Parts: sequence; structure tokens; C-alpha cells
Amino acid sequence: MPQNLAQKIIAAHLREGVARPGQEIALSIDQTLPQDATGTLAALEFEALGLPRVRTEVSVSYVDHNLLQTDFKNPDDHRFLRSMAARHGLWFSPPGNGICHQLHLLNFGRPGATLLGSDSHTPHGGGLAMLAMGAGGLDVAAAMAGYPFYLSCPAVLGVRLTGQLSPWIGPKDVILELLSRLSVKGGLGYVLEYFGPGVEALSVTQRAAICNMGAELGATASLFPSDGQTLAFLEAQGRGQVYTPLAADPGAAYDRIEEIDLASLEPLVACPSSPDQVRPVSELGQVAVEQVIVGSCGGGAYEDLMTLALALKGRRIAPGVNLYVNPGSRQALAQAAAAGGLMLLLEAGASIFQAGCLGCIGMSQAPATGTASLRTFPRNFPGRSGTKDDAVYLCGPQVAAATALAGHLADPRELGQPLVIPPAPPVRPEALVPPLADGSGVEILRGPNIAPFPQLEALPESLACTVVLKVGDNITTDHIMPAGSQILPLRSNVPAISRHVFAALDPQFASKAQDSAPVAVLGGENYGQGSSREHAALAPRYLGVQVKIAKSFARIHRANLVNFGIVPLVLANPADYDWLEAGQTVELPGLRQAILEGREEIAATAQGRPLPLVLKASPRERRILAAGGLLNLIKGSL
Ligand code: MIC
Ligand code: SF4
Repeated sequence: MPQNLAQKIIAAHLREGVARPGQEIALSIDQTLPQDATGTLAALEFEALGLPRVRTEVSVSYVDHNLLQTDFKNPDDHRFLRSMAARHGLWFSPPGNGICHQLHLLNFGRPGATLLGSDSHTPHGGGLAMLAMGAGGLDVAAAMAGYPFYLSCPAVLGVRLTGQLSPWIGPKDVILELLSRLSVKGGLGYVLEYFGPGVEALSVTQRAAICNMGAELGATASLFPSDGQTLAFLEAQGRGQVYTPLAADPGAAYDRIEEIDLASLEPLVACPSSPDQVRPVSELGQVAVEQVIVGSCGGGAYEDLMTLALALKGRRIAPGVNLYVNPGSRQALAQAAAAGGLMLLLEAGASIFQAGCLGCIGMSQAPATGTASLRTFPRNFPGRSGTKDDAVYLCGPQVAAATALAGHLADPRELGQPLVIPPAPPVRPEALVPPLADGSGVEILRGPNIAPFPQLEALPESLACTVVLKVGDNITTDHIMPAGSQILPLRSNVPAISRHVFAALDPQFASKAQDSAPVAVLGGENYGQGSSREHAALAPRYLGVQVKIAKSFARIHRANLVNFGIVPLVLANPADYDWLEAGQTVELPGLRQAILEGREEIAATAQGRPLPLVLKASPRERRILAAGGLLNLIKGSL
């Protein structure tokens, strides 16, 4: 039977299970990618697994998120990660090299491989025909130790591309079009596979930018075929030898199909404060914008920087606008410099920052109160910029350039002649540190902010949990475990970071949860979308959250909840959400036994009323929940 590309890569890596959508499968993982903000916990977890060396084809530890050094914490973490990499056989990418997804695509990705990263935008690698998935740090640590990755087998949504992008339209407009059609939960349970005649003209950088924001759809991964564009990209990186052509078999079927005529797209913008609030820029009117940022993993590549530079050529940005450039990699910046783009940016009035995540995760560049900010970033969740009540718009570099020149949202098609981006000059200034042949003698350098991993108790027989917080639909892990320059440096210290759980929604959450533990949180649809940060599961668990009840859960967050022993229960009757309130107690008699017996229906009561709940979990997940988390289970079975 003809297979699509996702099915082929899954079949080649299948270690357990039957590859049927919705069934649990285990895939072998070729490459892993931790970054610093999730990587310190992943490193502690890898250490807890007790292996001397990683057992993957390649594992790279990137420092790209926690770049500001306002005290010892971030630099201590970087030193710790460098020593962990040297000791355990990982490559290391020091601060300033750039963002993990950009660097991995340029330096390590290869068609047909599986990549697991402790960052939700790992699907960026799909631009090189990799099955690249985001996961919590513990799953990535387990993959580094050679364990397979367990997931619910995705269905495959084929996206058939026809036509060609018009001048001033870019890859961001393709993925924003899909977000406007499917919403932030429309990709749940799917791999998006792009095919059709429109694929051929898209460069690997453009393909990767499209795959990157597939994360915003909630998709497991996104994939492009491997073809002449792939070969050209790899050869330009001096890595032509890893090329292999890959595509769906002729006549392969998809579980569902979306069609996009690339020629019909117009410049799009995601409005505050969700990536699916998409509108054509031409319909938005002259919204005043004081800050424009071009950068991030999905918008800071060489092509993005040069698009901005050439669009600005010979002009000055509007008075009152701050235009920031955050290169995705040192290579992109060096190439833009070699191609003459850097001088154009400086002459136009742009400020150049170091390569890294920066303002995308609230690590500086917060906008002023009551002002709009326009960014080529993947996410604009409320408050993520670091400013409460922010108004962040998302777009491609074309709209960013037109807006920076006008001082208000503007249509780039009014800028004139189409741009011609010169081929990337052959410059590769990255300082990537290769693994040592034998790191067994390397000392691990631990700063005082790196706290030991918390001990978690096994699940008790029965639970009575007070609901401490009720939240709405599409709650993000940024709501649950905020980031930003103040909180991110606490990522290696669970007791300290747990004080900030749900801080923006209920500043008293941490003390309330600790005072009334065990407790529950009630959510709506797509609970836990966004970032892969496992702190959004571990820190609540540390505070005493034992159960989360929701209408539905986002994939990575649900897996993280299970990994740290929080039971993810779905409301059998979504209408029960309406009467269940904070302050009420949910009784779950015989919960442990029900979980271990494999029951899907979980009997609960609240306010004397029945509250039927559902736990769809594999036998393996049930054992993890009963053990109080994956590390307990693995250590118990070692
Ligand atoms: C994000 O874009 O939200 C982050 C910050 O990169 C996260 C990882 C983190 O929280 O450390 C992600 O995408 O998983
Ligand atoms: Fe970094 Fe932003 Fe990309 Fe996350 S989305 S990896 S914070 S640039």
C-alpha cells in the first residue's frame, strides 16, 4: 500500500505498538536537542538515569534562552550545561551561537531522522524532512539514554500546496493562513505533511519556518519532502553527504487534506493575543506600532534578515519606532553582514542584538505600556513579552519592514519592486563544541541555584482534592508557569520557581495549593498548549497539585503531567465544567486501583453530585501515574 512520508519515517523507527492513529507507539530517536531553559532539568534527569554517556546518533545542548546575565544564575547554568555536555558526550552550543532550532537545521538535521527536543518548536526540523517533535525534558533525557519515545500515533493531515508565493508574501503567511483555518487546537493529534506542486519552489528555510509554527496548531510534527532544495541547502552547509531523497509514495492517502494556493495568499498578521487571531494586514487599518522585532527561531534566518534589510534599503524607519533585529544564529548575522545587509539595517535605524530568543520569551525587549509591538515570532500569548496587558502582533519580515517604515501596521506590497535575496554567502562562524571521546573525568560544575530534583510520592489509594483554580479554554503553559527575565533564571530550582505558578491568574495560587494539598485545577479545552516546559507540571506537583481536570489537554503538557504523576482527567460531560467551582472538593475514591485496573471511566463526586471523569491512558502511563512519576518508575525497575 502506498505510504505518505510521515508513515514511512514512523515505520522505520517503530519499536513498539501498531502505527494506527490514536494508539500508543514507541519510536526510536536518532537525535536530541535540549536547550538551556528546559535543559538544566533534563540534565539532572539524565544524571538520575545513571548512564555515563548519551546513546543517540547526536545530542546537542544549546544555550539560547536564558542569555541575560543580571546575576550568577544564568551563567552558572550555562557552565553546568557545558560540563554536563563534556561529561556525557553531547555537543555544546555556547550563548551567542543562536537558537537551537536554527542551529540544528543548519548543522545537524538530516532527512528521514527522528529528532526529539525539549522545546515545542522542535518541529522546525521538518523543513529538512525530519520527524522532529517537542517533548518535556524527562522524555528527552530518556531518549538521550536510548529509551524510545512514547506517543499517541498521529494521524496525517496532508497540506497540498499549489501555485507560487507572490512578491512580498512569505512562509509566515502560509502558516498564518492555516492557523486562521484550523485554530490553535486544529492540529492536535496530527502530523502535517506538505505536498503538491507548490512545494518545489520553497527553500528549506521557508519550509522550516512553516513547520516551526505548526507547534501553534498543536500538531505533533510537520514535514516537507526531501528534494533538490534539501540537497542545495545541505551542500551549502558542507553537509551534502547526509542528503537522501524522500517523499510520499505516488497515490499515498492522508487522513484529511487542506489545500492552499500559494499565489492567493496576502500578507497576514496574528492579532493579540493568540497566534490564530489572524487577519489580512490590509483590513486592520493604521494601528500604531512603536516596536518592531525581526528574529526568533521561526523568523530570524538569513532570508528574514535580508528581506528586512533590502526592504529598508535607502530609507529610515519612522520616528518613534524601535526596530530590533535578533538574529536566529550567528551564521545568519555573519551572512547578512557578508551580503551587505547589516549595513543597510544599521543605516535604516535598526538595533542589532545577539543571536538568541531574547524578547520572544520576555528576556528583555518588553514593550512600553499601552503600545503595540509587531514581531516575526511564533507566539503572542498574553503577557509573554514581559508587559502586562501587552498587544503583540505576529507577522513575516515583509510586514515588519513596511510597518517599521510607516509607524503603523502596513501592507508591504506598497513598498515597490519585488525583492531579490542574494544566495547566502558561504560563512559559518559557529563555535560548536564537539563531544569528548571520553568525558568520564570531567567535573560537573554546579552553581548554588541548582537545586536537587524533588522527590515525588507514589499515588495514594484515594484522593479528595480541593479545586484551587478554575481557568478557561486554551490556557497556555506560559499562564501556568510564566517565563520572563525574573522567573526563567529559576528553572534549575523547582522549590523557588514553584512560587510563581499561575502568578498572573492568581498570585496566591502557590500558598493556597500548599496549604490545602492535595489539590486539583480545572481547565477548559486544549489545556496546557504552547511551550514544552515540564516545569508547568513539576512545579504544580511540587506544590501539591495531584489532579488536573479539563475538557481536553494539549499533547506535550499532558505527557508532562503523566511524567510527574499528575492525573490528567477529562470531563465525561463537558457541561459539568459549568457548575464545578474553585473551593469545591472532588472525591476520587479508589483512584489508584481504577488506574491500575485500566479503567477509562473514573467515578468521582463533588458537592454530592456525580462527576464522571475519563482517563484514556496506556498501560505504561498508568504504571507511571501509580508510581508517582516516570523517574520513580524507572528507578524502581533499574
Ligand atoms: C517557547 O517558545 O515557549 C519556549 C520558551 O521556547 C518553550 C521552552 C521553554 O519554556 O523553555 C517551548 O517552546 O517549549
Ligand atoms: Fe526561543 Fe521564541 Fe523560538 Fe521559543 S519560540 S525557541 S523562545 S525564539
